[in-house]
Amino acid sequence: MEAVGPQERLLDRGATAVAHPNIALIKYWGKRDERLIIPYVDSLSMTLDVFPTTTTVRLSPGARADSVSLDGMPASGEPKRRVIAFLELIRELAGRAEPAVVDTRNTVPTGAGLASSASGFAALALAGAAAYGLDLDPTALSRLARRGSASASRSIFGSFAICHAGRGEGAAADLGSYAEPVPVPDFDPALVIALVNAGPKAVSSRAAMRRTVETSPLYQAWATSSKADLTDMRAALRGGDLEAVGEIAERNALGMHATMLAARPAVRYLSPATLAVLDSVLQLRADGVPAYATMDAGPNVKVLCHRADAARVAETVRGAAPGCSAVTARRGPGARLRPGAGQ
Ligand code: 2P0
Repeated sequence: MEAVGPQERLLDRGATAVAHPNIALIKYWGKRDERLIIPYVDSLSMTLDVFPTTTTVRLSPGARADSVSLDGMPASGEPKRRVIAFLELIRELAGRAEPAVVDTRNTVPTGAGLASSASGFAALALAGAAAYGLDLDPTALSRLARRGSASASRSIFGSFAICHAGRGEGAAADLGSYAEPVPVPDFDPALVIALVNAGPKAVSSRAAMRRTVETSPLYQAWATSSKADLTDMRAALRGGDLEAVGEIAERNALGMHATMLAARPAVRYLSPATLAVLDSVLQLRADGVPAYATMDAGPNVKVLCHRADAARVAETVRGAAPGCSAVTARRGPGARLRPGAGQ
């Protein structure tokens, strides 16, 4: 057998990772450091078992530049820029210089408006770190994923995770801002995702949160109340109390949207279809079904409920707005390397 030189070994070096999106029950909205992506507030989420992202990073020592494809098409513009900036960060940490070929596949339905940056940067952090030979523990991996997208720090972990906003400035803030699991083994609800028909979002979440922090008179009040929401949420999760978890999540999300509505100019992600779904959730509660809504930077609604009620909740939200479809998720796994693939 012919000896394999270091160059050939590098040519073969690659890794594939799979990560799932997460939905925040206590929201992250607003950065206190835009370069390091340090949130103003702690956030807490549930990682889902649907819509995984699969990303392969393969080193390409002979190439002149990185090459990035998203769902089989060459990436361009802002998505490509963000992936390359993230690779630069990994290379800096690893003390390496070779360009990479990145292939990312999302399974979120097209136009669903569900954030794929959480699963995307969690998968890229894990595959990229492995490909460049960075040996990171889950905390360091979560910290790294945060530099891609703060919500990605939470998708490193399965089930429930909290992302700490950290304290201080610069390196201290960077060190203190990462996610970790919130163990609640007996709490296993359903999250019904109501996909309302909508075009691409008018304002990116990044631009929207910047505008909110800079111009909304309600932002500081929400950030303060979010601290209390988090304390209450942790207690509700510990008690496995779906009604309390749902109430806190719903008020936290509505508060976040209120801060955006008060921004100048206003950022409004909630559409008439969103409000119709919210009305149907209220009606479910009036009919004795515990169901609670949360919304992110888009018009879709995620409804938290008992697993036994999920079919009824899905049927109700489907009927609430024309063209509304529903996907039922449960808590899902953390990011993981796919053994063998891409190696
Ligand atoms: C969250 N969202 O906690 C919040 C709630 C949307 C609303 O995290 O700028 O893509 O990349 O850190 O993580 C969406 O924003 O923003 C988000 P960046 P990200 O899930």
